[in-house]
Amino acid sequence: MAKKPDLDFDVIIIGAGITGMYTLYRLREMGYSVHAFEKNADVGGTWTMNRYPGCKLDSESYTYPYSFLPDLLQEWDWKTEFATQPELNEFFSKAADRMDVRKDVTFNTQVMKSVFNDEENSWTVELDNAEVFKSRFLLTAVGALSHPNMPKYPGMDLFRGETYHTYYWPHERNGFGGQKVDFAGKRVGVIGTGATGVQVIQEVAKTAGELFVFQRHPNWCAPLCDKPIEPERMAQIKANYPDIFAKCEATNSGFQHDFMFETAEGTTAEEREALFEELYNQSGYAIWVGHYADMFTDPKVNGYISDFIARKIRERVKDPKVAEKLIPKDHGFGLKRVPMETKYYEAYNQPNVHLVDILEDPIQRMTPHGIETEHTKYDLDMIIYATGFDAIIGGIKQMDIRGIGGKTMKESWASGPFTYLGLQIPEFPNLFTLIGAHNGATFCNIPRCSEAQVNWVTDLFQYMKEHAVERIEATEVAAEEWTQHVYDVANQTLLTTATNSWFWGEFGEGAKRGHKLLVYNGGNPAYRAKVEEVKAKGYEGFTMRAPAMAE
Ligand code: NA7
Repeated sequence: MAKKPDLDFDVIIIGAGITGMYTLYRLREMGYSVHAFEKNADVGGTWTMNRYPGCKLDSESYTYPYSFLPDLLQEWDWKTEFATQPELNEFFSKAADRMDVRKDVTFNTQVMKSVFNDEENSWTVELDNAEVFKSRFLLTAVGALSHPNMPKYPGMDLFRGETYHTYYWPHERNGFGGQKVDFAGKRVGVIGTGATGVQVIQEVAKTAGELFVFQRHPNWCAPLCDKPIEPERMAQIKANYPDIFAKCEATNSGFQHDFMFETAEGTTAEEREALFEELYNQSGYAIWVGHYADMFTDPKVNGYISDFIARKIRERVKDPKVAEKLIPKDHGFGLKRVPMETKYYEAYNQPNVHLVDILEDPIQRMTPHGIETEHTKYDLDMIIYATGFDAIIGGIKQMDIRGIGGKTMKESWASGPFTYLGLQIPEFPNLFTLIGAHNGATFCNIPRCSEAQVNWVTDLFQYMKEHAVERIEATEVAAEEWTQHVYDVANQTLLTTATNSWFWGEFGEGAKRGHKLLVYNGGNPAYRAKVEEVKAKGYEGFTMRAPAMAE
């Protein structure tokens, strides 16, 4: 019989972004006492941070909101096909009002340590202000891209100009000051050319005196083709939300786009060209996930689309040397996250925009005046770091999480993520990692898969409530099988040929150090089918303990 703990809450949630807020709301509706701790000053995660100019969605706006707030959906008019950060921030802030979640969130507070108490089936959670709380269950909803990467170049703190990381862009709400950042006439350096770098570069290029883009590896980018949503179309969208969400649910990536054909086998070059051309001029990810499914498995088919996009870059960038530098040579199209762009390539035709290839001429140090590469000194007024995130596991790594016998997450994941369904880790009972590593909801149009995930997990909590479950833990065997499945699925694709991407992380020591996949790329329907099967089989792969329940 477990010792009866003195609990502050039934459930503690770490993080009040899109996933955390909904989880809190749903569990509270079920009668759980639940509280969230959030490191930022408000709800919204990604969309309350990342206030850099040009920040917007690559998912169609109307595929992105919560589906379970029908009144808000009917009141809300999306301005453009791809909503901007301020619009999204406002939407999720309003959603928080409707769910009335803020009253159950402590803001500006980081969880530093969480320890499982084996004898009483509870978690002790320590905060950065030294407060301590105890709960039966602990849920992490820390976001996949919420722990920014800052490079470690010598002399970074010597630079006398303005310095920004795109994630921590100045704004009052989160205590980063509120001044508007002005690029007009300034010499600006941007480091990083991922989805964020691309958005910020095309914006800064409009007004900067000189813009120097420090590129390590280029990415394959494709046109976003954004446009305003007229009132008539918005009315149609409002009338069709259930169909829109149902369509996204049925696709592999949770977007409304899905493969038209299983294979390009038997197609002619002319047919492929016509299809690619049509999709290149269509908005959103049709060009990525809307044609031949075997572009992800067959190098020849991947070559067709890569050649097409390379030709587009050569057509759009006037200087052939610059164009070549902007064409990825180390991976095929779509095998890393495809940044969507609006006149990104044309920016390099402007006389004020310069591409610096830092593989060819590496950055040596920052100086009080700018950036020094091996061969050149760049005098700058501003450096913008668009250097990405410690993706997916960054939030978990920052906390000292200890399971049975004090086992740390670092020990458990020494050679890569080890989970059951990306949701639970053996020897870490009563802990759930929402939108975590090896989780089907992470490689997806996040709100769509996040909602499905929260529904599934909270259904499990309903079951546990009904059966008075005090302890739930994934079995070692179930986690081994799931982890193997994650790699088996990935090994059937070309994803393994593009490991320099935030889909992957580095694990292990010395000679054993290597890239391990962080996502599950089996697709949204396959993941949902798997978790539904687990549920239908009485939550197979989990052991549960309740005073009145045989294990
Ligand atoms: P990404 O996609 O991880 O891109 C980070 C970029 O920063 C990428 O071009 C990196 O080059 C570059 N980088 C990282 N560290 C360095 C150092 N030390 N020196 C030079 N360049 C560096 O992050 P994003 O923020 O753009 O996008 C992340 C996701 O957020 C995005 O997919 C959206 O879903 C939202 P590399 O390729 O590693 O050579």
